[in-house]
Amino acid sequence: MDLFDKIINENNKFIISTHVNPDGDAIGSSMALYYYLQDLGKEASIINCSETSRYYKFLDPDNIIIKYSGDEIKKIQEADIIFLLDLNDPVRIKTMGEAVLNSPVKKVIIDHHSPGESFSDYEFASEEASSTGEVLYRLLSKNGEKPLTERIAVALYTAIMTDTLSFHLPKSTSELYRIAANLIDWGAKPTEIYYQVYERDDIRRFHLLGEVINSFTTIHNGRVLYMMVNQKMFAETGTKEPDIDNFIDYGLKVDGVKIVIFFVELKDGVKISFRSRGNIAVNELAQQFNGNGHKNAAGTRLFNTNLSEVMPLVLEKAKYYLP
Ligand SMILES: [Mn+2]
Repeated sequence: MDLFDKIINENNKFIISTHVNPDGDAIGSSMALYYYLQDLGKEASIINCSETSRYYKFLDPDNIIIKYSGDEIKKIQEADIIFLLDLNDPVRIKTMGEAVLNSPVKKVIIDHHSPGESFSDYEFASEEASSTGEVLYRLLSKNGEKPLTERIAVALYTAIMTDTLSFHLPKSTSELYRIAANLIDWGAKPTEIYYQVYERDDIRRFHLLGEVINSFTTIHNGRVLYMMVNQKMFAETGTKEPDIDNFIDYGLKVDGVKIVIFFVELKDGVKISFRSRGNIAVNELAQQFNGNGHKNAAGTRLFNTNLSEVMPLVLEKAKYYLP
């Protein structure tokens, strides 16, 4: 028996948790693992430090995901195993981090990010994988040999679809399409899942997107594009900071653009997100402003500053990262 099966067979009480502001991969993977454990007659709970966003609520029709309030510490300490999905750093579970780290419960990471500082007992992670959903697919289905139930297939398909932006990001290999095909055979419906995630958006978000797109400006010979949103735009459209999710990706759709920088005015500072194409390491650019991230996607939050102060500094530095 492999290690993963051993962990599940030899234990009975499981907690599943994932990172702050969970995305489709985080919620999809969590629900898939929850259903898998439930089908085996195990006791399982999902406890997250954030609310589930409206786009992924369809994966949790019975509202089993618990939002961490502090009262769940006992439950966390009495479990046999805590699964931490789609994360490599306890900082990413925010307020829950302390309860988890201080608990004697064995910690199991399932992830596809580059490994952080080790804080777990077991780790099932692959940097080559497109998503945590893909890593979990391999564990639960034994690389496709064992069919999964429909609700698990739906959850894993959603995880993989959202983390690959509908199967177009670089890790969308032919093997990944074969995985998707299996999940479809087992009951995932691509049209329905796409509708649930991408076609039920709030109109206010489009009004805000219009404002943000209007701010698109290119510099450094059209190779750097920056965009911005300020508190006035949020107020006028009735939106909040989480509503800008994915807006930055529109910047990379402009021909010739290599680096995109998104400035977000916060009440107490500025949030900056970076995206890049190919070999340009925007995490190094972000590091110059106290940030971090991956080569092609990074970010930072700066306090006690404002847009007019920070924008020229960042835009000037950006040119040194162009090829
Ligand atoms: Mn992910």
